[in-house]
Amino acid sequence: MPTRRELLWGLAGATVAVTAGAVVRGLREARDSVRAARGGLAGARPEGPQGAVHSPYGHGAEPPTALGPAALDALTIPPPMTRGAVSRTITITQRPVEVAQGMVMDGWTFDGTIPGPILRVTEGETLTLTVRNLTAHPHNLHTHGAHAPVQDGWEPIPPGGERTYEIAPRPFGVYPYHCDLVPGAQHLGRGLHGLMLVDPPGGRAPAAERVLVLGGYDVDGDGRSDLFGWNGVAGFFARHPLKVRRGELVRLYVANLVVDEPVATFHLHANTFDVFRSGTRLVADEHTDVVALTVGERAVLEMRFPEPGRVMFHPHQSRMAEQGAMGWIAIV
Ligand SMILES: [Cu+2]
Repeated sequence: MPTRRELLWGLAGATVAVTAGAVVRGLREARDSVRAARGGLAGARPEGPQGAVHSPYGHGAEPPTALGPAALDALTIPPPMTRGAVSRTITITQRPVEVAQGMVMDGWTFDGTIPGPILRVTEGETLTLTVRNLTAHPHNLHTHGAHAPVQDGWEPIPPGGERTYEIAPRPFGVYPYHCDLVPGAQHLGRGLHGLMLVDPPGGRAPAAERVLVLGGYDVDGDGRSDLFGWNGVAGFFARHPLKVRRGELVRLYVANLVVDEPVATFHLHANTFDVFRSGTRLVADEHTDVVALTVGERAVLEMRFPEPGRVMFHPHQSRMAEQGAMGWIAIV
């Protein structure tokens, strides 16, 4: 009988261009195999694909080789702050998403990506979201923050349906948006989540801004995350570091959207940072090198790197770091 690790990594040979049906069959087979092995996946992978011992720096998952260094830029580098009303259409689709090399999740997505697009609007301005559900299941798009109750987005949008929400999100800060239907482990966990930045009317100081949304990916369909990653891909920032310049102000918008763990932390090596919890005030709440975020919680982190080099970032939860959520920041 194969080991649990062999069962999990048995998916590693799958190609990206598999059909949705093949993905679902593969996931069912993987799930059944795992059940047959009478064990969960937690802690089952001290080694990487094909039995190769992973690096001493915690690279437990490799990103898809087809993804180059800029592949996640749209999900990592926020659009610039804008004045005025913002209007956009978001489409919900079901599609296979390769969350690590050869590891394909049967995803539900906002606009085809996990997480969904970065939304950005200034406090006091109107954000109009038209949401189209092109899947065979009901979904919705619920935004956090203060807004009119009738625009909260909790009602199901039926398959083929469309809803338009008009909100003026307040106060300024960082807010998740996500599908709010049950079970949340599926609707949110399979990819229907993203981040909304609401800028203060006076803006924030100029900085190199990056968004980091922590997700958990249930590849075998057993309801528990097998891999973890920032901005949708396990191991991506271990292979392709975030790049910033020495001395410049760096602002990270960090959110935890792992639904099946009570808490995740963001820990930075070789530096400390100001923490603005939820980004709703302009005075730092604390100065530290590790910040705890429960499910749905987020923070703005600000720092400068005085020396060139590479520094690590990861959740201090070993399982998450070792299964895909370890990354680097390269200071040039
Ligand atoms: Cu949903």
